[in-house]
Amino acid sequence: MKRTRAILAAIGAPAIVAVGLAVAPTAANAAYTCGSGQVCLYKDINYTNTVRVFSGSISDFQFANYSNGTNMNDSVSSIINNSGTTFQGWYDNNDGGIRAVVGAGARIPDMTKNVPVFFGGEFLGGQNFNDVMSSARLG
Ligand SMILES: [Ca+2]
Repeated sequence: MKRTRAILAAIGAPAIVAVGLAVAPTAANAAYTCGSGQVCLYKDINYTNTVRVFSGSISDFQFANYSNGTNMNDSVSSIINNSGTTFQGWYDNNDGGIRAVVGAGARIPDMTKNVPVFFGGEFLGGQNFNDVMSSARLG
């Protein structure tokens, strides 16, 4: 009997751990609600997964992280701009290459399509700008 109880206890403990793990990712993946005045860059479309609340400028996303610590380079997939300033994000580091623009108060739920893109002063239309952004600034 003693031996049987010990085996059941050993089986029971991992089961409880598994339940805990099943719940934790749900909470971790809960979408961040972008606050008033904030600019929020999300790793996935529809404002999901981890987020970076953006201010000022970042010259190279290779050296910038989201709130969960993962690197931002070539990964932004949706943006909310609740600020009063235009957001600009570039294909290359140091404000290089083609540029996506998210106006003051605008948002882009899915950067695989219809992202206003410019090269210099030339408007290139609505484009796929998913998972490519490497530098950005407000203004
Ligand atoms: Ca992404």
